[in-house]
Amino acid sequence: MTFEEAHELIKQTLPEKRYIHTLGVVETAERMAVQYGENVEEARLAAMLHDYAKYFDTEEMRQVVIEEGLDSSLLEYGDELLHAPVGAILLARQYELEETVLSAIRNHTTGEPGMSCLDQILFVADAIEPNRNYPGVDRLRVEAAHSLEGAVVATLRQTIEFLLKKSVRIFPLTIETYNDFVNTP
Ligand code: DGI
Ligand code: FE
Ligand code: FE
Repeated sequence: MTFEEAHELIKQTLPEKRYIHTLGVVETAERMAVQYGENVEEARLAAMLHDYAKYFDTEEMRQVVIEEGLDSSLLEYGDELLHAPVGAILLARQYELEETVLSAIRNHTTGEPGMSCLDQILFVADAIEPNRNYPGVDRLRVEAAHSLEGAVVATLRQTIEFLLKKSVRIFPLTIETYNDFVNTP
């Protein structure tokens, strides 16, 4: 799938606000890929597609988790977690995409221990793109300009604090990723 094909698909699939967020993630992931020596085309493509399934029907996404044999605990932590792994599966069914790109899409909400440089770039770019506006986002932007792994940890800390304040369950993979990256020298 080319970037322009992905662009067309996303423009047709997402509502305007989410489309604008997506363009911000593309721009940010591209800049970070240049800075951190990652494949720019793959970063742009993964960013364009990352929220493909964001507004898909929840019941249908839960069905995909079951029929594809994904970790069934995904069904017990709030529906926000579904769009990343389910989006990767639905895209892989319909289009030809590199596993590196699919991996970044699959991991973009929770991260994953040992995630690749491309995964990390999408994970952080999603949190700091220019349209994001929450307390602490500027600190994340500064960190992302200095250290990719430092920015992954800071993004996870911000996510976990947000989830604690909302009193919702934290998916174990989010915590496992945090532990993995905190231990990375
Ligand atoms: O899709 P975006 O809004 O651009 O960003 P995202 O894919 O990072 O999704 C963020 C949402 O996911 C936000 O509502 C918090 C939720 N989330 C992230 N990690 C966890 C989580 N929800 C639960 N219950 N547990 C998690 O560990
Ligand atoms: Fe997302
Ligand atoms: Fe996003």
